[in-house]
Amino acid sequence: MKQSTLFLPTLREVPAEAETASHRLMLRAGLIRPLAAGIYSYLPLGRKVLRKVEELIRREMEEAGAQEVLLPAMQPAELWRESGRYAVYGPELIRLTDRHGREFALGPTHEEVITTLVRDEIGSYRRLPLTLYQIQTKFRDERRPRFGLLRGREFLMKDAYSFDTDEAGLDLTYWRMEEAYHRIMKGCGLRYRAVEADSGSIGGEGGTHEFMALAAIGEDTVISCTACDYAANLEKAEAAWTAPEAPVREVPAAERWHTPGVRTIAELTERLGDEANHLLKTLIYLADGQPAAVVVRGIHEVNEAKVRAALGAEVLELADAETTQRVTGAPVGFAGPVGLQVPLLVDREAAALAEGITGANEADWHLRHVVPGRDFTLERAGDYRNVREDDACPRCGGALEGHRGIEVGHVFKLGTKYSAKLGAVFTDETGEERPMIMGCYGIGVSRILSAVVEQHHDEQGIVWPQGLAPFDVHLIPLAQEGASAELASRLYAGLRSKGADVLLDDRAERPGVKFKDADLIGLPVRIVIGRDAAEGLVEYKERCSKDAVKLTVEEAMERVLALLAQ
Ligand code: 9G3
Repeated sequence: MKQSTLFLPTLREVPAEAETASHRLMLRAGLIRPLAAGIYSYLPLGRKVLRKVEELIRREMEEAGAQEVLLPAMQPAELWRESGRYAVYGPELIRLTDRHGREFALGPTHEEVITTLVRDEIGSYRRLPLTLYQIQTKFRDERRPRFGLLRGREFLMKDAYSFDTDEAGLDLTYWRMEEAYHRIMKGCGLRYRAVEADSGSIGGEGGTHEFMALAAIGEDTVISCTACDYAANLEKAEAAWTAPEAPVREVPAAERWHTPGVRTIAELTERLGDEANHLLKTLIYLADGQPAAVVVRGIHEVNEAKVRAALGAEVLELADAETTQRVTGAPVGFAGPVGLQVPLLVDREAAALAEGITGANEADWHLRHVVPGRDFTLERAGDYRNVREDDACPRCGGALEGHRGIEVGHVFKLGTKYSAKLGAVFTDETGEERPMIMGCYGIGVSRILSAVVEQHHDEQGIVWPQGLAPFDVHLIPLAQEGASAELASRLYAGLRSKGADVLLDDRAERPGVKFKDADLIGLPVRIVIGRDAAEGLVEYKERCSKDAVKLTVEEAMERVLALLAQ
């Protein structure tokens, strides 16, 4: 490809709206351009990289026995009503009405579409197991799209769905998919961790794992053990904990305590001094719109994924001030578990306290000498808190540590959550009808571009892993004609005849400009043809190293082909 004709609008200056290295570089290197918040156009270089990720994924899906389909983005609202999800998703689900007034959703995911498709076409156990996948645009109206392709409102996802006759079949399919995901992560050159994850609103009956690309700007937190291979998304991670001996001493009855103007935990903690250890924090949530209260110790944070899973909700959100006022009778900061008429989830460590201090559900009042189990129910006690880095590993007791991660893959065991609801049943060997056992498997294809650039760049620009680079070689003649131009076109033809994808910088630019652009777009190999062309020598340099060597054309060709054969 000749760079003089390539649509590659590189930028010198850093775009102001870009907050992360990958977002800045993908704009400066002419890979993407914003159309609207969270909505991007892929320019030729970005499209080429995206296609390489897609092809890698297709190879591994093929290997895992999955068959490619392409499903519509426009999904009839009836499907989402049948699955019970239409009402629980809020503004994130983009809805539209067609010219006949019929309601549609723009697909954020495709469980409903694929399950009804398979329901209508497959009836016998003989046609199972079946795994179908697509690489397709998803629409989710994120409240705060950001970081370029990392959190977009229109993005490319590979989503696969498997249908088995029993749990054993699902386990095998799930394992094959996990293996495929490990190969995809490695093929993309990503440093990643596969972690136990929360099945979230998708509510699978079985396990679920996330593939986290390690990056400081990642929105997720991976908790891993320094001593064993335990690793989990913070949403799921547990802390080692054993219930303490039941307390012996009698605790006086709970009593009201005037705390005017103490609005926050921090202020209360200050007022309490060392009593803060007995502080019980109560937060009000809406689970699919229904209020619920969560109680954790003052030193802990509520883990909303664990609360959502325990309540079986699709959507969980913190109640706003006026809902909290309505539910508790008091402003935020004075909420407490005693006397609340909503489901009460009490973290097991709060439940184990001999006595605690809580809001009195009355403005400017708290309660002290509150005894969990005596003054409020513990029937829904459980693990509802975020692990802290100073907790011990639940597997081996070792020290835990946290890393930021970007979720680039997520595999779920769905069980019969969708097949039962949507009637995707099969006739088994005995002629009995049973719901198919499903799994679903996502990869953020466009998000991978951001994760790769986030992990593979330096001050000068992107450093593409060899398998994903938009071109294999950057050929840079320093003169427009004469020996160097002639040698460049010979090398260009030679490399292309051997199957290398070559970008020839034939622009009438100064060498410095050409080198800066080459470093910015980050192709794996740069071959400069300058003064030594007369002796048939070129300068060969790999983007990931700083040394350049003088080689004959043949040697340079051999180096390139060896690199491509890796
Ligand atoms: C929605 C909206 C956003 C959503 C969902 C539904 C996430 C939703 C979870 C999944 C689970 C898996 C198949 C591929 C892998 C991920 N955000 N999820 O279901 F209506 Cl607006 O998408 N789906």
